[in-house]
Amino acid sequence: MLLKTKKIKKINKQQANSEKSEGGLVKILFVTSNEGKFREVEEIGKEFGVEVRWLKMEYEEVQGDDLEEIARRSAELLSDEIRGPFFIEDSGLFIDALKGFPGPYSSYVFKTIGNDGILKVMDGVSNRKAKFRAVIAYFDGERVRTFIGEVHGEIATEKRGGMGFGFDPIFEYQGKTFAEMGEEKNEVSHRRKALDTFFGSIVGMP
Ligand code: ITT
Repeated sequence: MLLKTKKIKKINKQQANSEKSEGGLVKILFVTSNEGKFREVEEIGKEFGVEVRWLKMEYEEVQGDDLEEIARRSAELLSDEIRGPFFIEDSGLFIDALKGFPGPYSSYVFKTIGNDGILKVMDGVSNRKAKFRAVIAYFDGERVRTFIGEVHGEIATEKRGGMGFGFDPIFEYQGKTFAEMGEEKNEVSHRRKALDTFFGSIVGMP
């Protein structure tokens, strides 16, 4: 059931808190090993007056074929180690012509065949539709809530652009790859959509 490498650090309550500071800034802990994700989330957090703190670690990720279930159960497991509010985010690239593959297996596929492998598999395929999906699982100290965002695009025919991370060079949105878009990606991405709802809910906006 558990695949990822796990190095669980005990952290203290103060680190893990999502309390409001004196200036009214909400602070919240984000657990991820992926710096690209953290930087994007940190930027979006600023717009909501949310200070996102990074707990950089790999955590136990439950295996399964449903991203929301994986994120929820992974956060529940992690809540045994982190005594206080935190969130994780699980994302995946779903390619229409491959019946949604790599989807929940995106991390493994990226580490093994990578962007070149995906381009090879997609060589000569005319339906290039794909989507990114992000699921945030937020443990509020008592229970886990999930927030979902999606963005639809296409698999490019070659890698383009030097920004971003992961599958960004091969994911095309309205003519540009995410790796060509730079900061613009943060306006339209799956992560942005999930975070709008999540941060909106923790800072008390509709
Ligand atoms: P954590 O689980 O530690 O947060 P991870 O990199 O393993 O980090 P995921 O399992 O959520 O994260 O990501 C699955 C894969 O999809 C991984 O290879 C990511 O690099 C890639 N990915 C996620 N979001 C992406 C994005 O916005 N742009 C490009 N690739 C992305």
